[in-house]
Amino acid sequence: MMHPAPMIGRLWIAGEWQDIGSGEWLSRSPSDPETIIGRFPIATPEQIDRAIATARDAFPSWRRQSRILRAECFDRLARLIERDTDSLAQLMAMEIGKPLSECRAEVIEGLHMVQYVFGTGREPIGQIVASEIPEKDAFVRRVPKGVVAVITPWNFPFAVPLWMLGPSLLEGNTVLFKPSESSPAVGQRLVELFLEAGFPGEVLQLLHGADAVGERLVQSPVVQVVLFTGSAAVGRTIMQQSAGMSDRIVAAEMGGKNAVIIAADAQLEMAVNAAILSAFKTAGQRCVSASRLIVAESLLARFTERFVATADRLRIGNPLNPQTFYGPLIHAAARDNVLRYNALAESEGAEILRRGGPIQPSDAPHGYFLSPQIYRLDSPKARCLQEEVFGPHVGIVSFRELPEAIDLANGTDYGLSLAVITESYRTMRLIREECRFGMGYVNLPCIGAEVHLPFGGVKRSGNGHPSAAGLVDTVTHRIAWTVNHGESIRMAQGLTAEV
Ligand code: UN1
Repeated sequence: MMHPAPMIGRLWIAGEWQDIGSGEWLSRSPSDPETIIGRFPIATPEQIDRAIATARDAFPSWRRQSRILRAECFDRLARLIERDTDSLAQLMAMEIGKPLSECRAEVIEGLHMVQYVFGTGREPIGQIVASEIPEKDAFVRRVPKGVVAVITPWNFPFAVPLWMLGPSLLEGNTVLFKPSESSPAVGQRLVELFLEAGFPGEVLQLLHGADAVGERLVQSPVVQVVLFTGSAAVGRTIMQQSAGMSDRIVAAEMGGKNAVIIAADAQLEMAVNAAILSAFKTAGQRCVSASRLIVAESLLARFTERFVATADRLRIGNPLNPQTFYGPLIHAAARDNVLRYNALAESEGAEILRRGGPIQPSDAPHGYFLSPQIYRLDSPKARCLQEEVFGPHVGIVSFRELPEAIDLANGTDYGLSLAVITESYRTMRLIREECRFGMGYVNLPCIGAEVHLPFGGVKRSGNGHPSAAGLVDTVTHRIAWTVNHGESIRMAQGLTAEV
């Protein structure tokens, strides 16, 4: 299906749409760069400052609104997402090149987050706790932080923003949302749905643009919380820029060098399928994608043969074609970056088992497509086995005893997602206890998290659980509230109250 007329990109600031910024850029389809998805204005510094001031000023009334009424906006949003699932998936497939079925799954993931948020609307927002003094009542109550900046990546342009916008707005914060410059159309559609669902126009601002827009948001002391998903380099910059702001919280999720461990007792077919899904789904462009397979030596030959043969058969092509397993890389720079890592692996001594490179599928000859690169390399410190690649590029490393596999899995600066394929309870338990990761999977690929589970990593992969369940503690703080019902003052710790 052809894409309809290009979208008119607009900023949503201070309760109105603005279609002029400091310039504009075109969002193009990565499967056919001639196809223009839309034209988007770049927010000017003045527009950004106005958005920040609006978010600050809108906070008190949004915070005072009944939490249940805020939650009900999410109920309406859920129905709008259900109504528009197909068109959202279509737009996403066109704009970022993910196969349509994956885009549908992502819209559903976003819907699940919205349903989850609606469902938590009537849950308790605090606790009654005991006091040392019988006449004292003590309470803990969660209150919103204030203004939250949400800076999100292109690869999950619908679900990941919803992971962050959902709890932030439910709890009573106001939000400045900057979608990736590679997925502005999906970001804008999402904001349109929020407005249609009845969220007050000032509680959410949409700012298009690249790093400079994000930087201005991060530099503002009005912004109390920065929720970021993206590269380790940008995440670190945000943390550095936030260092002097004592009540600023940064929750960042910053990719991984994820691994699938294939134990000696693994079922071969399950191991091959899990490895293919982990490494090549979304063309390896998930932060949870695997780029390392840690394989028991006794299975190595049989596994490798079947893995390479299966990778050979993967259908790469037009994301709108239902047969497509994976689509293009997001842009030429991303494709070239993967090609550099492919070459690097070879120069670092890898044995190339399947050479990846640019291809021109017949159903989309002009996109940024790459075939899978698979190699074997037993130098775990090689850069290609240490750095995030974000593409269809995977290295196989072998091990003899399980402790070696654990050392290999732990032997990078990242710690996001990990899978183990095994039939053994002991193996599974040892991996869980000894490996450092945020999300672990047994007899599954290391992708495909569900929204009600915490999502996030350790080490260079980030701090806390910036996404999905777990975010509540980031976008609220807990106040302690203590009330004395006695006739006179009595203090804790036996402190004298004589004056
Ligand atoms: C990402 O990898 O960038 O767990 C997000 C998954 C998805 C989210 C991925 N639910 O694969």
